[in-house]
Amino acid sequence: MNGAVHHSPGAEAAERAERRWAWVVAAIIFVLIAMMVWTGLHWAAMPPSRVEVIDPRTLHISGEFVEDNLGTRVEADGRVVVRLVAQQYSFTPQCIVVPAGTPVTFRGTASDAIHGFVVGKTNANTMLIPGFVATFTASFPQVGEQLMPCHEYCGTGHEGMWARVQVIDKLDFMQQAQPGRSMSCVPR
Ligand SMILES: [Cu+2]
Repeated sequence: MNGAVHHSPGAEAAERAERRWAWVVAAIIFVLIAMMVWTGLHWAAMPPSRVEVIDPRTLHISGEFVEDNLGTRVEADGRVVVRLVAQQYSFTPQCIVVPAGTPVTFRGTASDAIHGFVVGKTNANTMLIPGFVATFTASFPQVGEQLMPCHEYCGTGHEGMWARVQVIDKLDFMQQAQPGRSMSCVPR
């Protein structure tokens, strides 16, 4: 401390405290930056989990997403699976039927541009990207019809692109379901 300048003891204590807190803040910022760099590098070095790729040019010709497979079916292991394809400017199928109160696995992809969908106000929500299969599992407790709009801007017809999801009683669904056959509904 320069002898020519007289600080009161209180001012010196305040300055020490400010310096201490400045170091604390600097340490917090350093830790946050270090975490960002570490997670960025770590994730860049790891393959993302559960990535399934598919050739959008041959979707309609062979494989899981041919027309006969689209819709809802009960798999041999009892899982309920919905398969759908998005294209400008519709979903196939246009009306999806699912049983209430049952885990339903969605498997979807897009054939031309990036699309997406959300089912009503539920958290069933995904993007559909050409070349990739999007999958998630959701349950719909309420019987009823939900709108399923495309929620990724996909071109001039985007706002007219939506499907319907009919959530029906589980027993009714199981009675209609036939092994190895996909079903869909007729929009009302
Ligand atoms: Cu779309």
